[in-house]
Amino acid sequence: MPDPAYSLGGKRVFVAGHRGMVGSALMRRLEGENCSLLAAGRRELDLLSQQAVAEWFAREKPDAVFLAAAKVGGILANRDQPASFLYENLMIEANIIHAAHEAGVEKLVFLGSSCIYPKFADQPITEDALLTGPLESTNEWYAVAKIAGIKLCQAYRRQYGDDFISAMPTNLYGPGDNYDLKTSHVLPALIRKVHDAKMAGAASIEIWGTGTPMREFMHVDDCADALVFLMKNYSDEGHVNVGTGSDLAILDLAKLVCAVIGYDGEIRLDTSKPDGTPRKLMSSDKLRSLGWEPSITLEDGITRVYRDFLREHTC
Ligand code: GFB
Repeated sequence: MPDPAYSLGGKRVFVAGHRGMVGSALMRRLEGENCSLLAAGRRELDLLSQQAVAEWFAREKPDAVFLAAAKVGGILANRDQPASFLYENLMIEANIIHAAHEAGVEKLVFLGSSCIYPKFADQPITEDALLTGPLESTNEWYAVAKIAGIKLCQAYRRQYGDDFISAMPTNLYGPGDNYDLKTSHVLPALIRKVHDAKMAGAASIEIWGTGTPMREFMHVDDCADALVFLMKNYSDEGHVNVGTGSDLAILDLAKLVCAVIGYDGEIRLDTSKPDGTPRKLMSSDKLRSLGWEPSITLEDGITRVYRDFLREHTC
């Protein structure tokens, strides 16, 4: 088995998806490491093209790769664009993982998602719950692609001895998030809705579903720190959950966002919209036992992210 201790010192490190929320958090986090950062914008490198990815890897010769590029979105985007979520994520993963193998990349961290687990998995969800039951229907396309990514890393590790590992972050939020109400995840959507209602002096906001689903949230800077930690300290076939270990109901999240933003209107429920998985709290015991802990509380994180939102969206 490869040595789990991997040093980034002096290495060429490629962050695939560096303009996305996770990728840009990784770029910020890696500035503190003594490594050269490689990134390629969409115009420079089409990750859906096997040939372009293979040529880029052969030319740039990265030593380490964070595979943070993906097509992502909230519950409705996942439900309504099944082909895009399945096809684009499969292509991105297959192209990068194979090219990394061919180019002799020393270490690769693949990012999945907590939606890989069965809809009714026991809570908190441990890593071994993977493939033990049916998936949540709204995001099975994305989940199947992400499960394939885990399996690609395992397969290249088994067949070729490549040091490719997988991390499964929980629901993330942070600077650079998507605030488009049709395609976003719940936390940026709530920030957008509550902020707009406050500015307009509106009497209420509307949230989707019953407000009862439970979700776990992590600030993307904590996630980036955990991913760098795993790259340096973990080398095994099994994937690793990356979460905070606590969750809350969507209605309570909405109340928290109202409190942080300073809005006291009514919260109404649009039950014509889907709830999705009833609960997906991941067990983070494995990551904690390796020696990593999150440092940003949800309330602090929302306060920080609202400041970022005001800077990014209201200037
Ligand atoms: O974050 P979200 O879109 O995705 O929704 P999932 C979480 C919960 O919040 C659902 C509710 O129960 C939504 O119905 N919700 C309430 C809202 N108001 C809103 C709103 O205004 N916008 C949104 N988007 N939700 C995604 C998966 O699942 O999680 C992805 O579809 C991925 O594949 C991602 O895994 C992390 O947590 O349900």
